[in-house]
Amino acid sequence: MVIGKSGLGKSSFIDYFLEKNYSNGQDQQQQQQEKIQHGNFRIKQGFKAFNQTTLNVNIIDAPGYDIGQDVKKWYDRVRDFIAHKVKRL
Ligand SMILES: Nc1nc2c(ncn2[C@@H]2O[C@H](COP(=O)(O)OP(=O)(O)OP(=O)(O)O)[C@@H](O)[C@H]2O)c(=O)[nH]1
Ligand SMILES: [Mg+2]
Repeated sequence: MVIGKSGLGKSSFIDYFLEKNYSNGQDQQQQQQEKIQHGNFRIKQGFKAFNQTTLNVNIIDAPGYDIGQDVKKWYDRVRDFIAHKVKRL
C-alpha cells in the first residue's frame, strides 16, 4: 500500500512502477486500467520481472490526506481498509 499526503505523487509512482504509460495523474484514463476499486482505494495490478520470474504485483493506491483536514479520520479509513479488505486479498 502506498500512503502519503495528497498530491505527493503516489498514483504516478505506482503507475510508473507497474510500467503503465498514463502516469500523468489523469483519473479518467487510470480507471480503465484499474481492476478493483474500493471507494477511494484502488488496487492496481501489474507484472514485474525479477531474474527469471515474473510476479503478479498488486499495489493499493490509497487516498491522500490533506493538510488541515482531519488526519485522524484519514488514518481510521486506512486502518479499516487494512483490517477488512487486505486480509481477504
Ligand atoms: N515534478 C514531478 N511531478 C510529479 C511527480 N510525480 C507526480 N507528479 C505530479 O504531481 C501531481 C500529483 O500526482 P499524483 O500521482 O496524482 O499524486 P497522489 O499522491 O496520487 O495524489 P492524491 O491521489 O490526491 O493523494 C500530478 O500532476 C503529477 O503529474 C514527480 O516525480 N515529479
Ligand atoms: Mg492518487
